[in-house]
Amino acid sequence: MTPDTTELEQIVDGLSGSQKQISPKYFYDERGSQLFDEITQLPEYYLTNTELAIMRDNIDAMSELVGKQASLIEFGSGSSLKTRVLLEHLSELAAYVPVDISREHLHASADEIRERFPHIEVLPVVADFTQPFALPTPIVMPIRNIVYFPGSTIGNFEHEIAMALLRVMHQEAGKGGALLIGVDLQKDPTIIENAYNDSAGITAEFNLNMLQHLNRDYGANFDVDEFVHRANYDPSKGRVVIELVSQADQSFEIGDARFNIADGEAILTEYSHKYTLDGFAEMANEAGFVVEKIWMDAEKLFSVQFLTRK
Ligand code: AVJ
Repeated sequence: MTPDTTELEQIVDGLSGSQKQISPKYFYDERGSQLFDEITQLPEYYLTNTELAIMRDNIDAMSELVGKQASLIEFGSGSSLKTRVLLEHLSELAAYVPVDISREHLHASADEIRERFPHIEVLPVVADFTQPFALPTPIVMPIRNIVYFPGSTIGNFEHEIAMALLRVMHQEAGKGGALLIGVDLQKDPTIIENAYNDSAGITAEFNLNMLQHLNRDYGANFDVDEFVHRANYDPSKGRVVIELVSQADQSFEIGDARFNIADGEAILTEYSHKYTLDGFAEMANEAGFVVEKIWMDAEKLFSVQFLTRK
């Protein structure tokens, strides 16, 4: 892969401020995607299994709320089991529209979906979903659009960007449309911290792999052994802060840019926001949605919410 110049500029830019940071999108090279799959199977990582169980337990009610002949627009490529549960149960779907920035990833998963659901029209859209994008026209006229955003991926974004994203989803849902979204909840901090500090060390490997990815594909020269994984939950901000902490005074280069990093200094690689039901409802309302239904597991670890347009 040849480095994209604007991506390189963004990476350099993120490392040039007083708080060094690299976007979590750089976790997901081939190895990173594989490590994330392993994370979802970890006993400590409650998010994926809990969300999947919520989907399975409430799929009839969800299907009822969605109604017939909807167009399902997934923000993300849609390779998850949760998507399959939905596609299996929604009735007379007009189309399935996965939206993702990675053309390769998108088309590979669209092909898998087509093979498994030959009766559903699959219309993948290559787009950066943080910006409005044009929807394709299905053969069957949709009665309404349902935007699907699983995985609590919304939690990766800081408030202003999360709001912008909700507004894009509101726009893409269109008149009469709705949003089905997975939202992770605030809870006992120990449960949250353990989910990001698993005993098998997979999350650490996932975090450190970002440096290997930049070394391989973006001309960086990080000494990966001189960094360690750190993930702390800040209950006052309701978010996990995931970082790579330098173990020495050292320097590294990316393309033509050179950086110094001090012993103990951290590169921020990800936020994972956790919400209260009220806090999320407030954001939803501000973006033009009303929370119509919330499904949770018995322990209230995670929520799947159905929002309609005001
Ligand atoms: C994919 C953004 C939902 O925040 O839990 C998992 C990513 N990072 N372990 C999350 C992640 C470290 C994950 N999301």
